[in-house]
Amino acid sequence: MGSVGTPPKITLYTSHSCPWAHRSQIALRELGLEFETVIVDLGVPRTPEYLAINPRGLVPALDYNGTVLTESAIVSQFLVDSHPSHLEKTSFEEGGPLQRARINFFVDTYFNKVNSLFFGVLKASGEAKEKEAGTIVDVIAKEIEPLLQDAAPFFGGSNRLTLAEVQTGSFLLRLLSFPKYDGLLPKSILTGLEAKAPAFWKWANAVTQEKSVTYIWNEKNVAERTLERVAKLNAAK
Ligand SMILES: N[C@@H](CCC(=O)N[C@@H](CS)C(=O)NCC(=O)O)C(=O)O
Repeated sequence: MGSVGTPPKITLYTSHSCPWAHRSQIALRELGLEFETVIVDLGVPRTPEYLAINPRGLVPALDYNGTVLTESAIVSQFLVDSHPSHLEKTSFEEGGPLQRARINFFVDTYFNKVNSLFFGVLKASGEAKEKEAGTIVDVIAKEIEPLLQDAAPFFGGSNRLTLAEVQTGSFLLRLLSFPKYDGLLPKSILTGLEAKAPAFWKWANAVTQEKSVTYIWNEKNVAERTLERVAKLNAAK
């Protein structure tokens, strides 16, 4: 399903290593929207041309029929609201307000309670890393696990991705794949999640296998860049 009429002209300014920009990639693909991609090199200062598009200098930025939107959560919500689909009900549909509230609560919980701890684990080393990884597992078990009891396999019993997965999928890719790389996340995070948060484990594994989540994902490249970033931050301490 999508909105009727002329398809929108969309350009996405993105970087394939950015989890926030990745949200827009998932939304666009799930909605079946055609779009042009402009890769912004985050390794160099933003050009004046890009700063005219997004004065904050961040990716993503979405040009939708000549209007620019920024901030990934807002971009996804705008796309979902403009193109009613399986991703989320409209506020006017039966059950829509409640589904939207539940998705908002889930995403808010994931980012405020879980994702806010992520960088701390990446930066830690030795025993502290294990300990902080254990805290992430415990927080997921306490805060996220109860919200996924009816996942089938996706949020709220949906058999297709919803906006909940659009907003979290790129972060789940990192959570589940970084333990493969020495120095990023300890392997205990995976065994801990499987044992203590089985609904989350099943859900996250299903999400990270979806084509719309993985089509721009270059695990090795992102892991290597993240290792470099962490090493730089720790050297600057
Ligand atoms: N709150 C922003 C965060 C976007 C963001 O942090 N993007 C990073 C890349 S992941 C960026 O553009 N950084 C600019 C830079 O590294 O100079 C959003 O959700 O869109």
